[in-house]
Amino acid sequence: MSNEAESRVWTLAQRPTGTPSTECFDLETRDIPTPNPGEALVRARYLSVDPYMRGRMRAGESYAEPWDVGAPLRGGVVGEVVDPNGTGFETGDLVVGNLAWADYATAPAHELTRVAVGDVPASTALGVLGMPGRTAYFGTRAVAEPQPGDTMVVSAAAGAVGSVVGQLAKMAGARVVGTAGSERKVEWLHELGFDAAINYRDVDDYGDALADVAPDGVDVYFDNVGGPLTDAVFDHLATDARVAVCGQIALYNAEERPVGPRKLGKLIETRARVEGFLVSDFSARFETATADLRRWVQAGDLQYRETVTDGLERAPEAFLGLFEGENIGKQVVKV
Ligand code: NAP
Ligand code: FER
Repeated sequence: MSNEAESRVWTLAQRPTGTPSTECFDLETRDIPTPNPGEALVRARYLSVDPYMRGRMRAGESYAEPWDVGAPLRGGVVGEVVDPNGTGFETGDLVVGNLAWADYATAPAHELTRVAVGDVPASTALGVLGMPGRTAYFGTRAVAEPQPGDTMVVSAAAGAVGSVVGQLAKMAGARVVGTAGSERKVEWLHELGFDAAINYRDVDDYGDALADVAPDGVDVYFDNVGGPLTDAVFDHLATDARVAVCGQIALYNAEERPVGPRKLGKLIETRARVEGFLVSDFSARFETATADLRRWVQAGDLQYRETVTDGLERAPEAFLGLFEGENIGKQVVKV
């Protein structure tokens, strides 16, 4: 930063049509904000870019409230309290909250959570110990519920959510198959203990590839992706299969909802159940989830990776990379 009294802040320049580009984002320089009573001032260290933010770029109702054109972009940020402003935080406390994509931002103290300083890097509060980790935790244990002996498929398996889902499903005794978009990701999935991994970009036919690794069908499908990959998994659902719909990133940039042929007929034949969920549905149990995830990470039972993009100025690039599969594990931006 050139001037200590100023703060760079990313705003939404325009709403995208289809796949967003860097033109949709503006980096402005503003004065460092002054916290109102009840608010603390935080200097950002890491910010999170997440697929759901594509929903926030679009006007209209969704679970993700739209960002306003011209207004700062917001999301998960880990930072350091620089002005507690009487809120009870100490200067230097590490906190996580939903803050502007900026060098400095204010937030109501009750929306900030202390990040434990210890043997796990603070950035994990945005990944394995943050929203994506909790999504994996509840999506696996409360929605998908893999059982010993089940064959479970996880899409976007080398991502922030998927990599944790696969490991939790292994802990539950399932046979786990991951799909991901590169050889490097497939190798990592093997290191994580996945029983099989498919590079979906490198197969002629998704269905044939699934039939090879799940000859008796798919008992549980954890869907992060949607689209043609999901159609192929539906073709291979086993009797009484369960599908947890977590995300549909393959469709987030589509201007129109795709219409058929989808594979719902398969649900009749298999009596499968499909259930969507939002991580926020489980907010009453977040503390338990985070404590379990932290314990497993500390014990070495749960591995994670982060793709760190350096510099606040590269935040849009890091965000857009999610849609190209450029991240392995959780994508964060180091401010
Ligand atoms: P992530 O998996 O770390 O990153 C996104 C990944 O999606 C990319 O790395 C890419 O990996 C894959 N991808 C992108 N475009 C694709 C396409 N067209 N077809 C197939 N794969 C594609 O992201 P995340 O934060 O863990 O989120 C994963 C999913 O969970 C997203 O759909 C997200 O919206 C959802 N989610 C849901 C909740 C909830 O509460 N329901 C909460 C958090 C996240 P490849 O190299 O494998 O293509
Ligand atoms: C939340 C619920 C859902 C949230 C994020 C999501 C940041 C993500 C959903 C998705 O990626 O589809 O409360 O908080």
